[in-house]
Amino acid sequence: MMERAARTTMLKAGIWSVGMLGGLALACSPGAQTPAKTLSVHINSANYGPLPTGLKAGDTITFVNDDTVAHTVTARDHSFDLHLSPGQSAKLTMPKNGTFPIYCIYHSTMRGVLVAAPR
Ligand SMILES: [Cu+2]
Repeated sequence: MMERAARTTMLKAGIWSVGMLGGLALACSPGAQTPAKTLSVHINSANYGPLPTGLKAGDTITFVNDDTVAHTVTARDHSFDLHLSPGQSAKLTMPKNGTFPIYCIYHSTMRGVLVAAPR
C-alpha cells in the first residue's frame, strides 16, 4: 500500500519536472516557436474582408476570392503577389515580420495593411 503511494508520488514528480523544464525552455529560448496559425480572408465586393490582426512571421493566410472578377493580393514591396481568379483561393505565408501594405492591381480602391510581428 505504502509502496504504491510512493510510486505514484514519484510519477507525479517526474511529470511535474518535465513540465517545468518544458516551460523553462519555452521562456528562455529566443528561438521558441509558437505554432504558426492559418487564417482565412474572404475577398467580397472588392474588399479584403476583415484582415487579420496579431499576425506573426510564418503565419499563413488563405485568401478566398468570393467575387465574380479576378483580384490580386500584391505587396507594395513585392514580398508577395497572389492572383486570384473568381472563386479561387490561395495561401500566403507571411515571409518575414514587418508591415506590408497590400493592394489589388485591378481595383484601385482595394487596399489594406498586413502587420506581422517577429516569431
Ligand atoms: Cu481587385
